[in-house]
Amino acid sequence: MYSDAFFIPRALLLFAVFLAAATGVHAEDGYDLWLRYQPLEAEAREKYRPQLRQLVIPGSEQSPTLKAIEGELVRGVGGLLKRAPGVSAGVNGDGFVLVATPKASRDVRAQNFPVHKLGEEGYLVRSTTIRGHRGTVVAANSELGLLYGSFHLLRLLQTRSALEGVSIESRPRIGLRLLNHWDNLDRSVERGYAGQSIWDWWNLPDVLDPRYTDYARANAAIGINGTVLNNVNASADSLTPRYLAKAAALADVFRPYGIRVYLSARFSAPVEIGGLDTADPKDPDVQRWWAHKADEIYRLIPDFGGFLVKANSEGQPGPQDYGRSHAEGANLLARALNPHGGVVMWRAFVYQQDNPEDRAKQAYSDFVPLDGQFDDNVIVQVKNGPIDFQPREPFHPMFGAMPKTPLMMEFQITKEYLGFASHLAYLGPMYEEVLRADTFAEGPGSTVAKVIDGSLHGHQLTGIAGVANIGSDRDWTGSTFNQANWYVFGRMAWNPQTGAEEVARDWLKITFSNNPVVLTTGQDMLRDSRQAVVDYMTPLGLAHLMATGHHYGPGPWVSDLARPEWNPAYYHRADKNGIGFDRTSEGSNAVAQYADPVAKRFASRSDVGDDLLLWFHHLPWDYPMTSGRDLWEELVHRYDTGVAEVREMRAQWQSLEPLIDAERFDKTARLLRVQEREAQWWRDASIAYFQSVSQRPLPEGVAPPAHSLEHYQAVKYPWAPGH
Ligand code: BDP
Repeated sequence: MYSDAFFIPRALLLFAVFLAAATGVHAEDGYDLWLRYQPLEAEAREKYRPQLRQLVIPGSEQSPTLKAIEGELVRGVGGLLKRAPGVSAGVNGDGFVLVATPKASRDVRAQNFPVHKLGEEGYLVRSTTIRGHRGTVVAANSELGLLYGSFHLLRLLQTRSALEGVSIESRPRIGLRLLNHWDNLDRSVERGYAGQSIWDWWNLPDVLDPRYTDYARANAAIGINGTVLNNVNASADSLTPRYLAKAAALADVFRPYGIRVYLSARFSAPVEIGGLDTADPKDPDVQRWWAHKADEIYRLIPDFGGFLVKANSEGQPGPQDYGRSHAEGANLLARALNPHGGVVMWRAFVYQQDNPEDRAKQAYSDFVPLDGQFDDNVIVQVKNGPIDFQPREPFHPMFGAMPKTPLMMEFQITKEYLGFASHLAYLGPMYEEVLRADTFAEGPGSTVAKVIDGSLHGHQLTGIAGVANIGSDRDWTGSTFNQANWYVFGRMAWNPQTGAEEVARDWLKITFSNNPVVLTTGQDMLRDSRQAVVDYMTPLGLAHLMATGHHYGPGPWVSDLARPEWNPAYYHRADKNGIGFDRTSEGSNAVAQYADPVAKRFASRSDVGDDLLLWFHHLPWDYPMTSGRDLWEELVHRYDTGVAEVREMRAQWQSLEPLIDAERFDKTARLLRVQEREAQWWRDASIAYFQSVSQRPLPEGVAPPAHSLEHYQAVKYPWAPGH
C-alpha cells in the first residue's frame, strides 16, 4: 500500500537519480578503481577528441578478448572524453585507433612494427599514418597483448599524456603475475580487512556476480595474469568436484582477460578427500591420485595455472610428515601437473617449533640445500623478508642463494602488520626497496628484481605474487588509498624496475584528479606514509612487536606464548642493558646467509644503517647514533616522528577538502583520525614498555605516555577482523 510518506521520498529519489544522470554527477564510492572513466577537463577532452574518433578492431565479433577490448575502449574513451568513438571495420579517416595483431590486419602488417620483440604478452602503442590518415595503432602478437596495450592507451588519457607522436613498447619482465587470495570457503578472508571474500562460493557456479568481471578488468588493466582463489591454509574441499566446478565458472569469466585460475592445494588431500591412508610422495597410490586429480581439473579448466602449496609450516601438512623433503613434496605435485603445463608454487615460508635456530634463518637452512632438486615446473615462492611481512625487513637471504631454482616473490598487499585497512600506508616504497636491494649473488648489480625476473640466473619460469587486500567492500580494499597498493603491485609485477613515485603519481591522477595541488600533496602523503608506520610501530629495525593472534596494535611485552618465536620479546630482546637481535657471528649469525659484501655491511654496526640496526645488532641503550642522540633517545624520537608524520598527513589531507569528492574525502579523513589515534597508542604503549625495561628517563621535552603500561597491556581486541 502506498502512503504519502513513502511516495514523496521515492519521487525525490528518482528525480535525484535522473538529475545525476543528466548532469553526469557520479557517486564516488571507490568502486571503479582505476577504471574510473570520469570526464577529463574540457581542455584535455578537446585535445584528444580529434585523435580518438574511430575504433577499428578486426575480428571483435568472434573473440571474447577482442570484444572485451572494444567494450573497454568504448566505455573508457566515451567516459573520459564524453564522446564515444565510432566503431568501424577499417581505417577511413584521421583519428583512428586500430587494435590488431599483424596477423589479423594488413594495415598493421604493412607497418613492419618490431613485434618480434614483444613476446606473447607485450604490445606497442604507436602514432602512425595509414593510407594518408593519422591515428594510433595498438599492436601485439596476441589478443592478450592487445588487451594490455589498450589499457595502456586508456592510461595515457587518464594521465593526460600526449597521444601525438606516441611510441611505446612494453612487455612484462615477469611471467606469473599473481594475486593470492587468502579466502576461505565460508567466505571469511584470512588477514582480510575489506569485508568478506568476493567469491560467493555458496552460489557459484550458478550465480555469477558482475563483480567477477570487474575484478578481471581491474587486474588486466595492471597486467595481473593469474589468481590463486583460496587460502594457503587450504581446505582439501577446494579440490572436490563440487568446488572445482565453482572455480571453473570463475575461470570462464576471467579467461577473456587473460587471468588464469590457480588453487592452493592441501598436501594431505589424498587422505582427506581421496580415501588413502597416506599422502607420502613416494607412495604410488598418492602419485596416481594427484595425477588423476590434475586430469580432472584440466578437463574443467583447460588453462588451469597450477597449485600453490604451504607445507610443513604453521601446522600445515607436508612431505616432512613422511620424512621427505620439500623438493620431493613439490615434485610430486609438479609431475601430476606437468603433462598439462601447470606449475607448482611451493612456499618457502617455513619455521619449525622444535627448531631452536633463529627463525630468520630457518627457510634458508631448509631450502638452499635443495637447490637443483626441484622439477622444472616448480617455482619456490619466497616472502620479501626472512620473518613475515613486517613493516620493514631486510630482503630474504634466499634471493640469489639458489641459482638453480626459480624463485618468485611474495609480497603482502593486505596490511596485516601495517595497520589493517584503516591506516594509510602506500607500499610502493617498500616493494621498491626490496626489488632494488642488491644481493651481490653474482657481484654488484644482482638485485632482487633480477633474481625474480630470471635474468640473474637464466630462468624462464618467473613469478611474483601479492597477497590480496580485496574483499566485498564497495571500494574493494577497505579504503581508497589501499587501492594504490593493489595498483602498484600490478605495475611493479609487470616491470619490477618501475618507480614507486611514478606509480603514485599515475594513481593519484587516475583516482582523484589532475589538479597540481592534489598531486603534490598526495604524492607527499604516499611517499612518507610507510616510513611513518615503521616509525610508530617498529622503528630502527625492530620487528614483530604486535599483539597476539589478530596482530593489531602494540604488544612488545608479550613473552608467554607457547612457541618462542611467536613472542615479540623473542625479537626485540630488550633488557636493562640494551635492545636488538644479534644476528652477527657473535649471535645467530644470520648475516652469513647473505653474500659477502652484504653480510659484511649487515654485520657492521656503523654500515648497516639505522633502518635495520636492531634487526642485526643487540646494542646498549647508550649506543651513540649518527644523529647525536643515544639509542634510547633515538628510539623515543622515532616513535614521536611517526606520530608527527601521521598528524602531518592528516593536515595535508584536510587541505585537499575542496578538491576531492565528499564521499571519498570523508572516509579517508575519518580513517586518518583513527590512524593518528592509533599511532599515538603504539607510541605510548611502546615507550611505556621499553622504558619499564630500560629504566631510563624520558629525554627532555618528551611527553610521557598518556597511561600506565598496565593500561596498554590490558587493551583487548577480541573481534578484530581477519583472524
Ligand atoms: C602470517 C599470517 C598467517 C598466514 C601466514 C602465511 O599471520 O595468517 O597464514 O603468514 O603466510 O603472516 O602462511
